Amino acid sequence: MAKPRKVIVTCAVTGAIHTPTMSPHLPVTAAEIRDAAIGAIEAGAAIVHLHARDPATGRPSQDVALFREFVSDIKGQCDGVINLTTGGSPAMTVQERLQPALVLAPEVASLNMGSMNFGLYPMLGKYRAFTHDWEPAYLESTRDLVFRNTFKDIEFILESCQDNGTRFEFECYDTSHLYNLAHFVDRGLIKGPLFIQTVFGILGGIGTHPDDVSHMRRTADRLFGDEYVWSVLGAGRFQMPIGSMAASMGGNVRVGLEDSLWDGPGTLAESNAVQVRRVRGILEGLSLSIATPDEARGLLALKG
Ligand code: KMH
Ligand code: ZN
Repeated sequence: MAKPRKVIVTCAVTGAIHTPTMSPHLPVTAAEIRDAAIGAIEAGAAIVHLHARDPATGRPSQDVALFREFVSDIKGQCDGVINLTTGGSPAMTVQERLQPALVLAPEVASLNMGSMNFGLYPMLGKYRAFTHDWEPAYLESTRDLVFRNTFKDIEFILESCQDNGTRFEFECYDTSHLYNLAHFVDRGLIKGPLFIQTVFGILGGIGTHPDDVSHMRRTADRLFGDEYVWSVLGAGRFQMPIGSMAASMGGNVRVGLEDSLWDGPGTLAESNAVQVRRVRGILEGLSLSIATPDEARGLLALKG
């Protein structure tokens, strides 16, 4: 009998999109991020994707000292795979965004595979009960926001990290980003197995229709064959629908308060662990089991 497939659950703990005014459960301080990450791993996440925030303002920060505080605690207290952002926030320079991954050399870092407009309107969704009263000025600021990830930027991150053994979560928000990734593979700057995080529901990227999910999957299959591990994240209220769809198509799933503040219509998720347990229930309902951190390390060829 074939070995059952193990699904890698990633939990993105706090991110840069949401603000602490939107949910009292969004982790802000190093201790909150640490506890949320450990809680997510205990609930079944194999990987935690981490950003930091300035504890005084709650704003995203790429200050290495802030990352160092929670990274060493998480490593000391559990065996989850640590994945540090190089995306930071779209308002930061790529040099600034790179610093935590460059200095702390995690097993995984994110790498965003193309420049794009970065709007948040789809996260408002169609159904009021599943939305949030985003501050108008904040929403307005995203109308003029470009998330810059030029070929030079991507190359800069790859080259800077090449001696530290970090492998990447390739964030692909649209079909063109898969082609950009294929270009770097062709040039020999990236080697498989690729961990591809296809992102659905950011305005400026691909949408959240099942056809969008199938299209990204089919394109990645054609470009990368067996050389990739596919994961999905759905923004806002699309988190669980996209995750369920992809899981039943052979994918892995990312959840966490970075991507959605919700645990159902009108109900804020009280923790990251709540969302991990929610997706775990869905996966187990599909007769799938979750990968342990070590199983994820094996599947993604991480340095451990
Ligand atoms: N916030 C997500 C849509 C990164 O950190 O590099 C994408 C993300 C980017 O996680
Ligand atoms: Zn992130």
